[in-house]
Amino acid sequence: MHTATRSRTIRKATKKGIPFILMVVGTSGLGRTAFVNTLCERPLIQRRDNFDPADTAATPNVEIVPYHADLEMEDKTKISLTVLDALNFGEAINNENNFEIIQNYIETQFDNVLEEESRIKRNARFQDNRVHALIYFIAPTGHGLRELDIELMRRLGPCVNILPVIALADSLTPDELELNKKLINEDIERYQIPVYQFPVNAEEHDDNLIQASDYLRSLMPFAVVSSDQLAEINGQVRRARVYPWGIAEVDNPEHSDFQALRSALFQSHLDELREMTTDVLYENYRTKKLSQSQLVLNASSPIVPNVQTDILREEERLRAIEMSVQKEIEEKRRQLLAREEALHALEQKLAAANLNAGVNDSQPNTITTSIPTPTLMTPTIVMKDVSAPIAASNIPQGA
Ligand SMILES: Nc1nc2c(ncn2[C@@H]2O[C@H](COP(=O)(O)OP(=O)(O)O)[C@@H](O)[C@H]2O)c(=O)[nH]1
Ligand SMILES: [Mg+2]
Repeated sequence: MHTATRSRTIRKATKKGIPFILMVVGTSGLGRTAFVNTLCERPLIQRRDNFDPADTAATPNVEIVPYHADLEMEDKTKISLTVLDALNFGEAINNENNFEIIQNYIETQFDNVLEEESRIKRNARFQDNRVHALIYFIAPTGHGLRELDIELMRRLGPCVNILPVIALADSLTPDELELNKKLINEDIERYQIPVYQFPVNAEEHDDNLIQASDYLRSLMPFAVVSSDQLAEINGQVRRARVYPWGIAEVDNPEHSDFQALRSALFQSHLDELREMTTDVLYENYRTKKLSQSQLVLNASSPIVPNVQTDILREEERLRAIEMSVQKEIEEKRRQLLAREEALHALEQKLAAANLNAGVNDSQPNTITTSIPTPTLMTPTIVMKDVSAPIAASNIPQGA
C-alpha cells in the first residue's frame, strides 16, 4: 500500500492517537530531560533536584523509565507518546551491562509480539510496546564519536531506528558544529554504524516524504538545543537559551535542528518510523530468531530419527517373536493332529481286532481316555510352554 494512503488509514482509525514509542539514551547531563520536555512542550520528566552524589558512587545499572503524553500536532494529528528514559547510561567502568539491558528491553518487546502472533487465541488487550525510535545523545566534544557511542549504536542499530543527535549544540560555534557533524558522519561510515536511513526510494514513497528525507539526511546528526525558557526576540516570544554573549533559539534552524527533528518524529516520518520498526526491524529479528530455533531443532534432531528407528526395530523384533510363536503353535497342533490320527487308526485297528475276537464294543474307550486329546491343550498353555525359549532365541542380533 502507498505510504500516504496507509498513513491516512492509520490516522483515521486511531481516535486515541497514534502510538509512538521513543527512547532517549545518552550519558547524564547531555540534556535528555530538557529535550523531552521541549519536545512535548510540558514538564513531562521532572528534573532530579534532590540529586544524591552517593548514587553515582555505586554506578547503578541502567534503568528504563517510561513517561506518557497525549499530544496533538498542528495538523490535528493525535499522538499517544511514550518516552523511555534510559537512566545511568555510560556511568559504569565496564558498560557491557548497559548495552545489554537496553538491547534486552528492545528485544523483549519483539519477543512479546512474536509470542502473541503465534498464539491460537489472540489476546485482545495485548500491548504492542515495540520501540519506534531511539534518540542517541552524542557529547559536543568537537571530536567524532567515543567508543561508548560506537558500541551502543552498533549493537542497537539492528533492532531500533537510531537518530543520533549532538547534545547541547549551543556549546559549539557554528564552525565547530559543522566540523563535529562531519567527523561523526565519517565515523558512522568508517565503523559501519547502522543508524536510521531516511528513505531514498521515490517509487515506494511519495514525493513529499522523499523531499523531507533529503533535507533531514543533510542535517544528520541533528544539532539539538533544548530549553523551557522563553525569550522575547524582535518582539516575538520564543523558546531559547539566553546567555550574556547571545541567544540560542530552539526553533531557529540557524541555531538548532530541533524543529526539523521534531517534525520528522511527529509528522513527516511518524508512520515511516513505525513501519520501519514493524516491517523491517521486527521482521529481521523474527527471521533471525526463528532460524536460530530451527538450528537448535536441527542440532538436536538426530534424536528424532533415532527414536523412530528404535521404535521400528522394536516393532520388527516383536513381529518376529509373534511369528515364531505362531509357527510353534501350528507345529504343536500339527503334531497333536498327527497323534490324534495315529490314535484313531490304532482305535480302528483295535476295534477290528476285537471284532475279529468277538469282544464287546464298549471296551476300547479305556485306551482313548488315558491319552490326552488335542482339545484339552488350550492355546494359552502352548504359548506359555513355547514362548519363553523362543522369545529369547529370536531376538534379532543388535536390536
Ligand atoms: N547549553 C545547553 N544546556 C542544556 C541544554 N539542554 C539541557 N541543558 C542543561 O544541561 C543540564 C542537564 O540537562 P538534563 O536535561 O537534566 O540532562 P539529562 O541528565 O540528560 O537528563 C541542565 O543544567 C540543563 O539545563 C542545551 O540544549 N544547551
Ligand atoms: Mg534526565
